[in-house]
Amino acid sequence: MSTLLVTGGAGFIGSNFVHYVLENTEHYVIVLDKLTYAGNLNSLEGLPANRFEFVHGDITNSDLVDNLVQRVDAVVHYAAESHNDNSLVDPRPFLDTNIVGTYTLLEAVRRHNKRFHHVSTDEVYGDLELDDPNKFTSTTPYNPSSPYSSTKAASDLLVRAWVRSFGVQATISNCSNNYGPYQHVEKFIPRQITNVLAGLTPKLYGTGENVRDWIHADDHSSAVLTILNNGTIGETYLIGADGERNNKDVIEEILEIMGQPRDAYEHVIDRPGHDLRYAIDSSRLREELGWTPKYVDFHQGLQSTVQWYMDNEAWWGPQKQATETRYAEQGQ
Ligand code: NAD
Ligand code: TDX
Repeated sequence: MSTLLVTGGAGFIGSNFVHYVLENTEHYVIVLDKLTYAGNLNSLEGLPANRFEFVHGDITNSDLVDNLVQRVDAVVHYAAESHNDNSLVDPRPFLDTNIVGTYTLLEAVRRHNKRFHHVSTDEVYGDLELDDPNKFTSTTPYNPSSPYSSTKAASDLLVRAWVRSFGVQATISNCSNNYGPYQHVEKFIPRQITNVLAGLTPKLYGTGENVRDWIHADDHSSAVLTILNNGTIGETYLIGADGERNNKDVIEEILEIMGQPRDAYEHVIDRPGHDLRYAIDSSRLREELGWTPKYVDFHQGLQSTVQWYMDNEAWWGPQKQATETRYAEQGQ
């Protein structure tokens, strides 16, 4: 049994990871989270009190981070400003949390010689043409498009530099688009599901030809745990479940699952700089570390996600109006 510090554990993927770890391992978990608009303590309800504690705070607070890092065996770093659209309106919090926050954690694990796993995104690699036969691998050159993805790329490079220059015991993972329970309603899939539930029209950016490579959050969690246990220090692992789909197909699939006409959505103004396609080659993680995803049927995963939002309006309801007001200001 060991103790993990999970940053951003009240967010979408972090909270799924905390649930996964407490259900599938003996670890003790400390969550450090600032509870920004994206953090939600209700996502951590029902966890065993004897194996879990929550600390409200900022990863850029070096004294707080130092104290917590001393208490744990490893840090799993999820905390971030995570939404591309927000980064186009106000990039500053992205620089503070994603870059300075990661730097603050790296300095603490360096001082105390603790294992560090950095959770990152496939967006650092930029985008692919629709007909490109290649997928992203760990040697694809970095080419981020948005303020969000450029700050994640910067944080990855900091981790690599701290490994090489200071011998920090770190691994990095770059994962594709996640879906599942506890995802904020600003993101594509929950936004469309909750639009239907709230009587609003689902919104597709531009033509909807953009392709995302979907993975269920539980599969992301099992991959991170696998890398934490068996990954090689200094290495980067790409996480993906071969779930490529264009946005138009996904919105139509959601409408069909929810008993609506497949064309009951509207096209809205496109995202500036909108990445066309992401696709992950996860063969290294599968072949070297023996990881395999469990959710191979996207339709089934989407059905259970729709059901989760239908059953949990008390969780998402309070976020919905403010999110749609923000989008309306951007014409989206
Ligand atoms: P999210 O926005 O749902 O959650 C982020 C969490 O971090 C929130 O709980 C928030 O309160 C917390 N946080 C933000 N700033 C903080 C700070 N300064 N100090 C402490 N806590 C802070 O994000 P998510 O979608 O769960 O993403 C989690 C991580 O996974 C991010 O690093 C993101 O880049 C990465 N990632 C996300 C996806 C995806 O599809 N969502 C895919 C690949 C990688
Ligand atoms: O209302 C919408 N309509 C729409 O067509 C929204 C919110 C999005 N979209 C499109 C934009 C993207 O092509 O759907 C796709 C997915 O959008 P997001 O959910 O905003 O995700 P994306 O920008 O792809 O980034 C996500 O995956 C990588 C996460 O938000 C990032 O944190 C992660 O790094």
